[in-house]
Amino acid sequence: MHSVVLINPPLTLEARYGKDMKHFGAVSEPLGLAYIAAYLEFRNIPVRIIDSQAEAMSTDDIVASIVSGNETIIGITMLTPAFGVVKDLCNQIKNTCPNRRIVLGGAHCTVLPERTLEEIPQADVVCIGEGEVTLSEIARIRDDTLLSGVNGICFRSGNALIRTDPRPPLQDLDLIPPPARHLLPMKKYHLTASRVSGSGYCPTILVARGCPFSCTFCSRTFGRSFRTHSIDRILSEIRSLIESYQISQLNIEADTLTVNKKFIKALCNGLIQSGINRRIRWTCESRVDTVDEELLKLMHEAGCWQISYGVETGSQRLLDSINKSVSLNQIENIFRITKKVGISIRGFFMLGLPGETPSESQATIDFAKKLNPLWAQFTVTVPYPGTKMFEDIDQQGKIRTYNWEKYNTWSGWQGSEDIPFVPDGRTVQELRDLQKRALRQFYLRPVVILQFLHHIQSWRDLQKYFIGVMVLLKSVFR
Ligand code: B12
Repeated sequence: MHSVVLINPPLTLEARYGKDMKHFGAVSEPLGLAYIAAYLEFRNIPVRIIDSQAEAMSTDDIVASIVSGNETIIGITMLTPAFGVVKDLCNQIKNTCPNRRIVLGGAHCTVLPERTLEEIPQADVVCIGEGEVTLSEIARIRDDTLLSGVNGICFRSGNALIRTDPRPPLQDLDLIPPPARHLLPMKKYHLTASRVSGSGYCPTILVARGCPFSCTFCSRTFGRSFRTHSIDRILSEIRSLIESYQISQLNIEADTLTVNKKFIKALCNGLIQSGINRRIRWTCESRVDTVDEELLKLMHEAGCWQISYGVETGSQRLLDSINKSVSLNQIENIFRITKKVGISIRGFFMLGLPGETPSESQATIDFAKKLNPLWAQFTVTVPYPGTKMFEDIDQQGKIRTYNWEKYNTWSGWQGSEDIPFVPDGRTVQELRDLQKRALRQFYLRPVVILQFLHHIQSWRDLQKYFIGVMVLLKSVFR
C-alpha cells in the first residue's frame, strides 16, 4: 500500500489579491484535502497534509518536505489560478524524486482532465470530481496498469491519455468522516475580514454538496443534485469544533445552503434545540429566491448573523443573460427583509459581464449603493473553464488568454494586462478602473462609514476598517 502526502499549493495572498488587497484575503482550511485525508485515515492509509498557503512555504520548502517524507503518492489540489504554481511544483518534484506518483485534483482538473495532463507533463493522474474514494483506491494499487480499474480518473499510458468511467457523486455524505482538521495548522487560518464578527477563529464547515441552478459563470463541480450531511452529523461536527478550538463563530458552507427548505429548517431547529445557537454565531451564502421572511427569522434565531448574496449585476437584461433566474425587485425585497430580521448582508457583484455596456456597469454600482449591504465585493468577470460562459466566449474566439494563472478575479486590480475576458467595445484599462471606481463609490460614503463604526466590536475590527479605508484612499490618489 502507498502512503500519501496531500498538498495545498503555494498560491500566496499577494498573488491572489495583490499587494494592497492581500490584507482582506482569506487563508482558509483546504477542506477538500482534509476530507480526503479523513477518508484515507479511515481506510488505514498513512497520510499527511502540507498546507503551504497557511505555512507560508515556498516550492523549495515543499520539495524538501516531500524528500524527507517517505510518501509515494503526492496529491495536489488545484483551482484554475493555481495552475502556474502547481506546474512549477510538479516539475521540481519530478526532478528531485522521479519515482513518486503525482495525482492532481480539484475544480480545474475536474473540468479539464486531459488538458491538465497535456499541460503538466509531470503529473501522472488527474482525479475528476470527488476525490475521497478515488484516491483511496489509487493508494491501494501497486501496479500502474491497474489504474484503468479506478473510476473517475484520467491517466497516462505510454503516450496515450486514458479516461476511465465517471465516478457518480457520493450519495450518502455521512460515509465520509469529518475533515481531518488535526492534520492542518488550524491556528493559521482566517476568513476574509468581511466574514468574521469580533475576534477569534472562524472555521468553515461544509454541510452539503451540489447545486441545481445553472448560472453561466459557475463551474458547479459537485453536480446538480443537492446532497446533504445528516443534521446529527452536522451538529456533532460543530460540537467537536467548539470543544477542540473553543470557537464562537462559524462559516457554514454549501453551494446553495438554503436551496432545500426542509433541510435548512431542520438544521436551524437542530441548532436551536441543541443550544448551539447560544454559543455560535454563523455566516453563510445564499440566493434571494431560496429564502423568505419566515426562514430568515428562523436562521437569525439559530445564530445566523450574516448572509452573502450573489447579486451579480444591476441590469435585469444581464441577470437574464447569465441565467440567474431572479429579478432586481426580488433582490431588493429580500435585502430589505434580511436587514429587517437583523441579519447583516454581504453582496457579490460582477463587473464586465459579456455584453455589459458602460451604463450597465454603472447601474451595477448604483444598485449596490441602493441595496446598501454592509460589505460589497466587486470582482471582474472571469470565465472559468468548465462554465457555460467560458464555452460561449471561447466559441466566439474572445478568450484573451489561456494563461490560467490570470484567471483571478483580482488580476485587474493588480494591474495585469492579461485579463481573460473584456466585453466588446471595452478596454482592459476601463475594466481595471471600473473595479476601483466601484469600491470607491460604494465604500467612501458617509453612510457606510457610520455603518462600520456601528459594527466595530474589537480592536481587530477597527484595524481592518482602517486598512480598508487606506487602500481605497491610495487608489483614489494614484
Ligand atoms: C468555499 C469556496 C471558496 C473559499 C475557500 C474555502 C475553503 N475552505 O476551501 C474561498 C472564499 C476562500 C474561495 C476562494 C476562491 N475560489 Co472558491 N469556492 C468555494 C466553494 C463554494 C466551495 C469549496 C469547498 O469548500 N469545497 C469542498 C471540498 C470538499 O471540495 P473541493 O475542494 O473541490 O475538493 C474535492 C474535489 O475537488 C477533489 N479534490 C480536490 N483536490 C484534490 C486533490 C487530489 C489529489 C484529489 C485526488 C482530489 C481532489 O476531492 C475533494 C473531496 O471530494 C467552491 C464551489 C464548489 N462547489 O467547489 C468555489 C470554487 C472552488 N471557487 C472558485 C474560485 C474561482 C475561487 C477563487 C480563485 C476566486 C478568486 N478570488 O479569484 C479563490 C481561490 C482561492 C485559493 N485558495 O486558491 C471556483 C473554482 C473554479 C476553477 N475552475 O478553479 C469554484 C468552483 C466556484 C465557481 N466559481 O465555479 N473559494
